[in-house]
Amino acid sequence: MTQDPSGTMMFKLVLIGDGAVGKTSVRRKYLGKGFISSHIATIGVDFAQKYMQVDGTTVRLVIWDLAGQTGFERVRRHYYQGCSALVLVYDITNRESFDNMSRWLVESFKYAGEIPPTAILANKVDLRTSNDSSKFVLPEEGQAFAKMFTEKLGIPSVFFETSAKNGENIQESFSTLTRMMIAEDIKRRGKK
Ligand code: G3D
Ligand code: MG
Repeated sequence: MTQDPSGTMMFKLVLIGDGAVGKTSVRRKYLGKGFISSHIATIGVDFAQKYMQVDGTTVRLVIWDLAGQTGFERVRRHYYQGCSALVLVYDITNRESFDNMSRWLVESFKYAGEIPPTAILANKVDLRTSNDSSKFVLPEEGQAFAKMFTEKLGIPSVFFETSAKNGENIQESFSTLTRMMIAEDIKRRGKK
């Protein structure tokens, strides 16, 4: 956490997960129409911000999103550096994207040096109504992953099934994650 010139708490969030799981769509749905987005072409990153009120406190969230799946080492380092939260997204219709979650966490640890509070989003839940749903990743599986993550590694995490298409649980995910970041910040400052 840093503070902007007006003293508002500012948090950096990074979106991670396989390609096409809906990271950019989740961010767009959360921010709504007319949000301000900037692009840093040299490192292939988009970022956008939103002011958010939680429990009477205003915070500024800066949400980073990798444009394309760029692999450059120096890009990765810059992307993760100083982040206060991870938004790890998988697609319930794509089991491989669920299986790859731990790889993303390993990468985050490698570059950020630690894993911050994490929201695990099981996206595209609107597609579960189709007849073909037996292959889809079940909510219990995502929940179990989040529970293991928190219990084994001691990292605060939250799990939601979301839809960037109809907006299901998008606001809730970011509100919960923001509360977790604030709590983590208070805890860390208490330790200093
Ligand atoms: P990424 O940023 O993780 O690579 P995108 O993923 O946000 O670009 O989304 C990839 C595709 O999935 C897009 O479709 C997008 O519309 C779709 N998508 C994202 N979220 C959802 C969701 O919750 N439900 C459904 N049904 N589709 C979703 P296209 O066709 O544009 O490639
Ligand atoms: Mg994207």
